[in-house]
Amino acid sequence: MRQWLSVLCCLALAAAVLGGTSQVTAQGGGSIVGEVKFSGTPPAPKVVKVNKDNQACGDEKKSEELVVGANKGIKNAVVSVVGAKGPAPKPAQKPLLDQKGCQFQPHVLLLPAGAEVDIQNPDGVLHNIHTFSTANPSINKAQPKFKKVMTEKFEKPEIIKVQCDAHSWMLGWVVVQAHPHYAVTDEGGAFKLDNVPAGKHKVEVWHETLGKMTQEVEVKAGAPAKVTFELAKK
Ligand SMILES: [Cu+2]
Repeated sequence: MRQWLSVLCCLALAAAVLGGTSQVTAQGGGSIVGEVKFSGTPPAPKVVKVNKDNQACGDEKKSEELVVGANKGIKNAVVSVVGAKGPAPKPAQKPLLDQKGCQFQPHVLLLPAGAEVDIQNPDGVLHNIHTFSTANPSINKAQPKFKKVMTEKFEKPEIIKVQCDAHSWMLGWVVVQAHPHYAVTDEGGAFKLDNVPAGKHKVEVWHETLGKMTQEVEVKAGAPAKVTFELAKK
């Protein structure tokens, strides 16, 4: 009898725990899905002539400062929930900023505050990491061809421009996250923010040449809230 009671008690406890968990998930949040689009006629993509280290870098580079897809979707825009709380999740793998072919990949790297990033030079030529920060210490370090990997850490949330002083066309961005709710748009300008708490939020988009824009979005538990941003040239 006592054994049965203890089994029943455990089952009741498990049910309470499971019930509680699903309730939290259902009530806790929804997602924000959407697109960032170019308003008007997109300019022709810029091409930059390579004037040194052609063997490693090629003869020309497509500028990534504004990449607009066939449906006017803007790649590499950063969408975030303004003032959201909680630490950004630890990445499953150590984040990597690659310079393969004398180009920063990814062009826009999201990085949780306090996370380390490996900066890789597989090119066999001299690169130079130069960051333009205000919240974090600026970095200005040569990365000779024999130094394949340098590790850096960014502690404070900030949008940081990264360039290579050895190759004038090399430009990238490190976006150090203040909280979990950040996303970078894909080739089609699409993004998704998961597990956003239910309620009204201000959602911000940032693009390196088109600037910032915000919209109010209401998130309901368990449902995707849709939002479209249209950015124009200033
Ligand atoms: Cu370089």
